[in-house]
Amino acid sequence: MAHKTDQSRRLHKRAEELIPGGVNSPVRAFRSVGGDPLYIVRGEGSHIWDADGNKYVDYIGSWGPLILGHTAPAVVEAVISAARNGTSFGASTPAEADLAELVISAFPHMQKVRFVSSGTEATMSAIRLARAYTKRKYIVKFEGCYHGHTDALLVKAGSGVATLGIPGSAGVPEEFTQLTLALPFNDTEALEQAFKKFPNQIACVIVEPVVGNMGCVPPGRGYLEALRTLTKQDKALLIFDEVMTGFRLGFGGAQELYGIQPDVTTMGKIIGGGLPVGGYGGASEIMDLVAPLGPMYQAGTLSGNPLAMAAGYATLRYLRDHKDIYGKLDKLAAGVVAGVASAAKDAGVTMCHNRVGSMFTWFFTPGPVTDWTSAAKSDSEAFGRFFRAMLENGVYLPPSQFEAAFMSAAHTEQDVQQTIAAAKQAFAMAHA
Ligand code: KE4
Repeated sequence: MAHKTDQSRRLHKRAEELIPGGVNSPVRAFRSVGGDPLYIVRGEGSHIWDADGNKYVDYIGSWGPLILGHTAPAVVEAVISAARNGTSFGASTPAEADLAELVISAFPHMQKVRFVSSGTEATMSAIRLARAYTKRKYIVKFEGCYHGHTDALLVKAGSGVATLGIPGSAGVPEEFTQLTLALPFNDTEALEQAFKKFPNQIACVIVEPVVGNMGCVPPGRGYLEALRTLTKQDKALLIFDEVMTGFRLGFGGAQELYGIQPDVTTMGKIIGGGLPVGGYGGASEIMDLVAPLGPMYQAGTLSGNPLAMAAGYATLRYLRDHKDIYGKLDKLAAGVVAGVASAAKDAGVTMCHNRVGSMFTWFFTPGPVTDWTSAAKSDSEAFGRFFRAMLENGVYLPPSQFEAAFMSAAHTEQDVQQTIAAAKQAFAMAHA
């Protein structure tokens, strides 16, 4: 029986009159999965409720920030008490250094961090910083990795390997992408070729150390080590975009998990605890180029906003003091991923999966999924049917085959069992 979405549909109709596509971020429009985008009115722990009163186990967690779950008391209290003293001053506040100290403590290579208001701002600034530091123009990114919507990174791969990028969006002039190389992920040779073709001209290589934006795709054995070696040899900066993986895969993020130290780390999501925060950090030798100390300009009205600092600090302090969370998250996520995978197998549904800690994706393809080319072979239609059927059974997955799902510390074994049961139903419906 289809669950009621009348209120969401009504709200979406109104929003579509006022906001492009009715949404403030494209993926929320459910375009790749079909059905009515849901209007969420409340979250608590591992659950969210939509405008029609439907309750869901939430595997989006605001696309990663809510590792403690919705309305975590420590976070809510911190925001309320900060708000009582004012919401923004456009001046420095003690809270900024408090959060900076906590962030820097997680990343051995980092001596200074600059806070901004989104992951996009963080990566945009980090690219500018790398160019300022190296006085070089070219940058390297990888197909299937997403680093926010700054022009230089909205780039599709050129025709051959190590060819310059082509615009990935309307409004991005090709001149803007002529300095960006988009290479295949998990392909060391492609990067070697790029450095051979552009020796001492590449300012940085930016990578999601565990990719979330083509669905979850981990680095192959030795891949991150190779990125580190090749960038060091050519004196290009290695930027780990840990907007998604930072404080998600462990308190020290992917760089702690894989034992690789980048030159710059970009962050977002969890460091804001659900409020708008981004950040980029590195050694003082690099960071001291940032204005007002150095010539690389970057600014922001709400950078270091007191409420966002409070939410981020409460979240990171909790994670620092309860690191056992990561073991629990890993175990619970392993259970749900394996349970759904075996339900698919029993139902004769073609599926593979990738998981690193509490981020994971079920791909509707035989797999393995190791890069964009293999991810793109997934059957998005089948994923859409799965997504909608899971929604009917009270499970809210990311509305795209090419996104990672997230577990929070608030998820329970009961949520896992409900999810597996919902998947069994979904696969049975698919064969109905
Ligand atoms: P924001 O500007 O959305 O805060 O961050 C951009 C960004 C940068 N780097 C990585 C690795 C990211 O995953 C993101 C944003 N992630 C998407 C989800 N895949 C945000 C969700 C959305 O676009 O609505």
